[in-house]
Amino acid sequence: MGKMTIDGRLVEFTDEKNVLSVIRKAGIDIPTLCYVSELSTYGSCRLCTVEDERGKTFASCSEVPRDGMVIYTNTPRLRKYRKMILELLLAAHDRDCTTCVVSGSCHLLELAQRVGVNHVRFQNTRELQPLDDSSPSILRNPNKCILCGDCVRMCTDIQGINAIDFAYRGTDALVTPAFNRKLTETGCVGCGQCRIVCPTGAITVVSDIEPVMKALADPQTIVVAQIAPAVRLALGDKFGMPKGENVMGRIVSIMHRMGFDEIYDTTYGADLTVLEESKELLEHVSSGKGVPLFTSCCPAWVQHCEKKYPDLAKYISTCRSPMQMFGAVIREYFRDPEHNAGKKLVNVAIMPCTAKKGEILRPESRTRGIQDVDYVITTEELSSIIEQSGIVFDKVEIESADVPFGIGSGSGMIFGITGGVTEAVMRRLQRGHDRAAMRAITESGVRGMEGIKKFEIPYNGKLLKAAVVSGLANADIIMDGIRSGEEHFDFVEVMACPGGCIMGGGQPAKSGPRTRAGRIRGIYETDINTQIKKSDENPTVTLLYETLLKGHVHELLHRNTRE
Ligand code: HC1
Ligand code: SF4
Repeated sequence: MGKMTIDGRLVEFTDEKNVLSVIRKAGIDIPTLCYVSELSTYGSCRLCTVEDERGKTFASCSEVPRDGMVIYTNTPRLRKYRKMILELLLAAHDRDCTTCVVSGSCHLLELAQRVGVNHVRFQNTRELQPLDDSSPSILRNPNKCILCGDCVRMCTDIQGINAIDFAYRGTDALVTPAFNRKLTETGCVGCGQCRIVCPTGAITVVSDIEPVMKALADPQTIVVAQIAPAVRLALGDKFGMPKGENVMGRIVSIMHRMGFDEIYDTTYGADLTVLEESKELLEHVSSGKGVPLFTSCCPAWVQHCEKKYPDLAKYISTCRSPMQMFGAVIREYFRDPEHNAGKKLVNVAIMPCTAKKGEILRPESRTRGIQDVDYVITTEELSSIIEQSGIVFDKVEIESADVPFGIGSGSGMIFGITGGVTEAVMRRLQRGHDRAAMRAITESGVRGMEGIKKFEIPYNGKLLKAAVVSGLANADIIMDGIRSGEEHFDFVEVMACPGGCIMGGGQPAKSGPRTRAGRIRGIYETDINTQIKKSDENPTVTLLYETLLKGHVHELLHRNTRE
């Protein structure tokens, strides 16, 4: 513990890792562009520069707090300096701000306005770069890049992918895949975490809004949507609701008004996954393969495993993800003329995830040769559709999702958080649902935000070994251990985004620790308020096995193409 003087006031510090954190703790919102607390410190933007009592300036993000320091954060010199930095960044930036997709949320623009940049004195001499639109998930526009390096550190430190890096020097410097390749020619898995930290419009979500709007306007088309668990806890961020508030009722109501014919809940699809995956886990364990069964819900993880661990990819569960299981079930249901009234079906999934846009295009995401889900719309895109519609978010009456696929269990809901899939499987394997047993599951080690959790699942007098991982760099640690034989598990859950889908790459950006805490609370509170806790106790799901799924379980719920 120590004390420093910031702008004339004494401030105590304890374990803050840098002077910037102490300044923020003192209630001063000093501007930064390249500082993201979860990533390594890069110190490139210099916006957080402060001055000491001798007039020495330094970047506060890169300075360790020392007892007795005297700091000034808002001197005329610093204000001039920050303005100049922002002016130079704007000068080297494609400034078609009026039509930029992140116009209303651009951090660069917000800071420029905050420090009072009202004109840019310098010319942009950078050569225009082509867009990289090779990925179905994210779009890179190098002309809007300000070289803060946040995306590079996210892709390297947290995801361990290294798909993008700095190239060239001086005014030619660029963030790009090696040898100027396209994203799809790298190890990129479309997780969208780079987009979450990008402060400008240099990395954005590929938009599928237009074809969905077109389908909504066509009277000969039935437009059906499923809504993923994590979407409902994040969309409210865009409309000023408290962090993590569950806004499912408003989403359903607004989407009905926009013309979606039926709106279902992906938690129903997650319940199907729990039933199938639990069964597969028991078969997998009794077959004594000696390698774990890996979860298959997260498409970024599946891609990563296929690219980096092809020898282990055959142990990924054959279960389709909840989105895909449900997409196939919805398509099958609407094949019946009684349900389709002679109209064409457009099957939409509202997801917190950018990688899901790639998942629907994979060969195994088709049934009888037809793509199951037509479009994935991210939470971020849904917020723009709502804004375009003019419907006032907090003025609508809430509505519930439609039958017969609108009821999911609490187990389906917790899929949206790291550990949720495993916890749902543990509930399934548990006979009955007495309170003590359910509490023992929550306290088993399956919950929490650690990137790697290892624990045991009691089953039938045996202990199954499980690992829950989020963040692909953490997945690499576990995979290397499994490959070398140092680690043994029966079940491994991997979610690519740190914290799971609640922090997905398609969620509203600017999501720091406070946002994450709100979404964690929101997901577990929704589970608490859901009467059906276990997937096997969802009567609408068990009924499906006796009707539409009869004789079609493998065809609709499992991958049919991968070995
Ligand atoms: Fe997810 Fe899943 S939890 S992958 O995070 O298994 O995207 O929310 O919909 O499919 O249910 C995402 C969320 C989502 C699937 C489920
Ligand atoms: Fe890296 Fe994910 Fe961005 Fe691809 S989408 S560049 S893997 S952070």
